[in-house]
Amino acid sequence: MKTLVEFINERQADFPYATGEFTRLLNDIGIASKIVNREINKAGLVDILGYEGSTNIQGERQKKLDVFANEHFIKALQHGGQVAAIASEEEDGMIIYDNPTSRKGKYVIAIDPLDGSSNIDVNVSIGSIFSIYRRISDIGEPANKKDVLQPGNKIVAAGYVIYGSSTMLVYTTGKGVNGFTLDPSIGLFILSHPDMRMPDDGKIYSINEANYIYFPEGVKKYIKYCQVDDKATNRPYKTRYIGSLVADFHRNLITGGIYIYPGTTKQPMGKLRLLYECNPMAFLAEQAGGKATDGFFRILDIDPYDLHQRAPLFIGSKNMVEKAEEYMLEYSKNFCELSSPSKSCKDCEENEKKDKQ
Ligand code: P6P
Repeated sequence: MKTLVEFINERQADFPYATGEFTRLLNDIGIASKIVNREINKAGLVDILGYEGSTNIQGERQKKLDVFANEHFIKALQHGGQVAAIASEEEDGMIIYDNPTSRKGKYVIAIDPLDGSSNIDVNVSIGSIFSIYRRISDIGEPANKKDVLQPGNKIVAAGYVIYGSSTMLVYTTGKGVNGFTLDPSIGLFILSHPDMRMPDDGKIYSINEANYIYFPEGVKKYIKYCQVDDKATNRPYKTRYIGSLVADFHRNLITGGIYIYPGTTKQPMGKLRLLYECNPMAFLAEQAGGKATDGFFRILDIDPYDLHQRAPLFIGSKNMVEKAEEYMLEYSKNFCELSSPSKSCKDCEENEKKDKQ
């Protein structure tokens, strides 16, 4: 039995620059997730379900647990002193820890404190998603937006906590993916899924087909490909869509599969946030042998221009993502012109602005 702390300490030697601070930071995330987990597990028993009455920058009505999770991750990460700033999906701007200790922090974090929160009241798995960057601003100075507006290929660690039938922390520091299951009887995360690998192929496709009429032609063609009866290629695939990215991703990581949240004619940049959802999940997918693109190009190579920008996401088993990309290239290569990671399509930006109003 190996605990998360033992595992992190053991692996510390893997990183020349990782001092004890990095270890403490990962451990603080584990602590914050245990606090959130405790509230989620008793949410039905105390008055913490339902809406907080506020809305976040996404214009989404915040669930009480959203606010609780956001507050506790922010507090836990400030307390440790290793983090100079946080960008949270629940906050309009950066949370900059402007105190003498945190100004010396080497890291900044992008976090979605509770993703899939519309599932809270119906007891469906939800998750917290995080990614850690080394800051690029001067240590000793307050951090700034540029510290998190780095491409995903600069992430030093990323992971998620899935609050499901069991609570698991799954993370990578660029040397593979490892999963830890919380043992509630001792309150510790125990290594349960060492060196997780995403199968190159799978038989599950995960997409919200209610948006079918708004999908690019390439996505429509790929869905029809998944539905063809061809036993030699294990088709028709099964469709599974939980409405919680962490839960859909976690299943595909273990069984193989693809999750797609594409750009649509209504929202050309899709729904998911690049910094808080796409990048961390893309880093995990690649570290487990999978793939993550916007339908054309690698998610981790997109140069962010805004904390809350969106990106289409095709993520999962390598061969399945590549098949979907073939259809996108053949039928939708001009869709929203996301062909260059640093170029954003004028229409998309216009839509993005409209979306924010
Ligand atoms: P839709 C949850 O809000 C989320 O960000 C992901 O966790 C989930 O996969 C997706 O949005 C669900 O979106 O539009 O299908 O309800």
